[in-house]
Amino acid sequence: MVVSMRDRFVPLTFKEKPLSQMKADSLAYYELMSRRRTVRDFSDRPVDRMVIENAIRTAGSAPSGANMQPWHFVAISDSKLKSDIRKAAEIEERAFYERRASDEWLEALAPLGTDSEKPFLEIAPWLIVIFLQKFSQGKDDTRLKNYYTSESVGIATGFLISALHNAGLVTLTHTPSPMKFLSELCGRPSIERPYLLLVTGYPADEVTVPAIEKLPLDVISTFVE
Ligand code: IYR
Repeated sequence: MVVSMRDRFVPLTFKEKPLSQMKADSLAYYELMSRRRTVRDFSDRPVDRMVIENAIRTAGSAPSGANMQPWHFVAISDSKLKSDIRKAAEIEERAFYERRASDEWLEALAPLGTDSEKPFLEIAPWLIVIFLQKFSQGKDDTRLKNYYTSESVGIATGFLISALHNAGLVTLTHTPSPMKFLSELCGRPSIERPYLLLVTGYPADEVTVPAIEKLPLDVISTFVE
């Protein structure tokens, strides 16, 4: 029988806010996050490693199934590895744009102006590759199953994107498909799979972004009161 360990609980650090403060803070956070835009043209300006470390710490604070924390973040500023990643990604992307993608998919992508050229993989100062661990290493070489891994890593990735935005950087969520080459290039074990590549840095000068809009509250939500 497995016994619950409620005796190992500690007090929650929680400071209640007055309602007026909650309203102001929730609006300010919305305004901050709604200014986030996915950017595809990066400057080569370097970004201090500590900013990336703090953002990854934030991602690592995300909730996860049974607190298994089924993630690993590989932060790359090394030019040779970035250039190897670009070469491998462009091979997959050319196959995608020339053969694999359906016309319907290409039509959906048209407003974003994407193509198989991925210069940002070399230009941006940091590539953060997020890996998802289906298993974690138990004692004596045993494997422990992780739970709700895609939900957990998705949440952690959301934390990471918001932390980098809050720090004053821009990101691009890039998913070359298939991404297996990232496991080999990053030297990660087979119990992990690449989940997403987050291109991170400063925007290029005079950068433009697609004129797209987010759906309004009454479309994306239903309140039952
Ligand atoms: N991986 C490709 C295609 C692509 C797919 C989706 I869905 C996007 O929102 C954007 C791009 C690429 O990176 O170009």
